[in-house]
Amino acid sequence: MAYFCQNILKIAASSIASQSNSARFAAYRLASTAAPSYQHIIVEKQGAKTNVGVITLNRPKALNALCDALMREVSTALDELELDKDVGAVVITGSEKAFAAGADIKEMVNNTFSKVYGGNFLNHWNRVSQCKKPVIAAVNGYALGGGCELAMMCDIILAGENAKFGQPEIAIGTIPGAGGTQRLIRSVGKSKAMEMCLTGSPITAQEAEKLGLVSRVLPPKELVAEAVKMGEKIASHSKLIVAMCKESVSQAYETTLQEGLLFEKRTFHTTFATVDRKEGMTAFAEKRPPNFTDS
Ligand code: CO8
Repeated sequence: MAYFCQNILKIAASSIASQSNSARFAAYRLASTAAPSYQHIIVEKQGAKTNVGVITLNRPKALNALCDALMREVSTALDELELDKDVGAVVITGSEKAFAAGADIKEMVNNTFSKVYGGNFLNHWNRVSQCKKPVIAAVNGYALGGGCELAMMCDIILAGENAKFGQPEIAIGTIPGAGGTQRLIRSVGKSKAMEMCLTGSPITAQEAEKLGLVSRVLPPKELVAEAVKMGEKIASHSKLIVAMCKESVSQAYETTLQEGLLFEKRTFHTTFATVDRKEGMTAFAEKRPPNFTDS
């Protein structure tokens, strides 16, 4: 409640100016000190009725790598947007270059099996998939590793023509840990999911559309405005029925997923018991090819 109700809203002119459809949208950013302050994301309400929450991942220097703090901010923002009675849908987006280039490798590089297993490392990421309100991913540029997984946690993915989706974890000695091995196969089928997870090679937005991973491909500059437009359409319906409809579609999609996710999480944690995981991430941080020893 405190989030939007007690606060003065102000027009975020810079954000509006960057949208091709700017005249149609009003964008508001929180201006009060009582609002949560964010370091790695920008949270706005957009749309003619300001009823679409927009979370913009904003760590440009690291291509929006999903550090722990960023994902905690996303969780907080979703908590608040979920409580906001005006908001009928949420858009998660990044920059034109990167939706997100994965979990933050530099943050993970010195983790150990006992630490990640004992602390249930990054378990809070699943907040996105548990949001009661519809969440639309608007993906421009790289959606790799955890970035691709974050997009897949959303209900609908819209892609810019320049988007690239991939699960490159294998190249740094680990495996997807936030749903990549489980959700991808449900969208693109076993053969393509295996190819993506085992080679680490990304697919283009156009391939992703053909495979059913994304519902539409759009010019990069129109992407966010189109996602907000879709959010407005959803928000125009009964919020209660929308929640029920979302829950019902998710049921069909998620049956048996939970067991798969637990299995995946434990296996992901286990890669931190290997030498090759340490070597792969160290090599990335040191900008050199990895020297894997199969140990
Ligand atoms: N983590 C940390 N930093 C990153 C990451 C990342 N994932 N991606 C890019 N960066 C940083 C780079 O290190 C670089 O920083 P600096 O300027 O300080 O050297 C900066 O962002 C720009 O990157 P590049 O110079 O590499 O930019 P390029 O345009 O040359 O290349 C790429 C772009 C191809 C995206 C390249 O950056 C890349 O390959 N990134 C890594 C992609 C990757 O491997 N992602 C998977 C990470 S592992 C993961 O996501 C596991 C998820 C598990 C979730 C578990 C939940 C329980």
